[in-house]
Amino acid sequence: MSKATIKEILAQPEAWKETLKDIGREREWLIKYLREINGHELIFTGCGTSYHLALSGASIYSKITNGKARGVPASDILIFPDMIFTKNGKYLTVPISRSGTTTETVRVAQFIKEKLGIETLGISCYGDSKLSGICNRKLIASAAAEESVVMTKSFTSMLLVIQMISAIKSGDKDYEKQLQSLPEEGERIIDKYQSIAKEFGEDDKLNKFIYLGQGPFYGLASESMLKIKEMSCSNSEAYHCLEFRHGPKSIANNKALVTMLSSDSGEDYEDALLKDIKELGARTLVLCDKATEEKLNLADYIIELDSGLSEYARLILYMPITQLIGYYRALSKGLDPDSPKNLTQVVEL
Ligand code: F1P
Repeated sequence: MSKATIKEILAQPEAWKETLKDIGREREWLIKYLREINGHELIFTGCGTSYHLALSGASIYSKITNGKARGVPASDILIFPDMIFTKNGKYLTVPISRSGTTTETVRVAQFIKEKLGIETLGISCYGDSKLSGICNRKLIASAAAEESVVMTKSFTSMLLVIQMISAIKSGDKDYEKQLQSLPEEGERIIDKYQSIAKEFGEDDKLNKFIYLGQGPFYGLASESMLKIKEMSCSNSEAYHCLEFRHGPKSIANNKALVTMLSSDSGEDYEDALLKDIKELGARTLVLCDKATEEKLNLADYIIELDSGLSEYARLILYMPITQLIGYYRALSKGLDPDSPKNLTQVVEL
């Protein structure tokens, strides 16, 4: 077994440290470039994990810069471009791809640039990829390049690139300062919670994994769902927190682990939902920054990050935990996370 996946999950704080430095070195042209797109809507796009990244990235960019942004799957731009781009709209498209060779994402970048004449800023882990060669500009998280099939440190590092873009565009120095503390916080959290994540992964009384996240946390919930599915072929689903009541809760039972990636903005709603989920008999794992009295009474398990960071700064700190749950689930089922069933590192059509 190559063990690339576990090494890359545990190496995330180091990759974040390098990524912060790499993007910091692009600051000068980025400031001018981002000023030129004032008033443009940013369309973040990608496939699979990179689509989930686009969802959270768009939410972060909107909040931190007060600019318009959306996260859409590359396949929708390919098939339904008029759904995304209007004739007189002003856009910057941000194609995201670890490999920079995924067919839909590369085709979208070509189409947008050549047919629609829209500016493209590519985010990838490889500066010499097809995507990097097509986009007008590019930001490369080379420290997040991976051997593994499943994306882990590439997801969090490229999301950190978007957080840095947002900090630089807004000039929000406090937000950027918070980002600088992520590598150290990440080391602490991985050291503290790796064994608990292993316990969840190995709990054979569970056969269903549901991830809930609101706003910028929905992309993380979707990615957590995909990780455990890809690595361990488990039954997993992801929803916006409050969407869970509108039907999906029908599958909640004592073999389901419902993991809530808690926000600050939605705290009251999310706490009330925990109460409902508990009454359904499902087990609840709450990932939060501070374990309030309410949460301690309502959740079966709590993982407290205790980072002191804002909800838009601390997002990537949740991911090593849910990635590790998926990793250890795979091992407990006798599967090899480095050779996930039916998957390849890149999808080229
Ligand atoms: C996108 C992707 C991954 C998926 C698998 C195949 O890759 O779909 O999300 O987990 O590795 O490729 P990329 O466009 O980010 O390289």
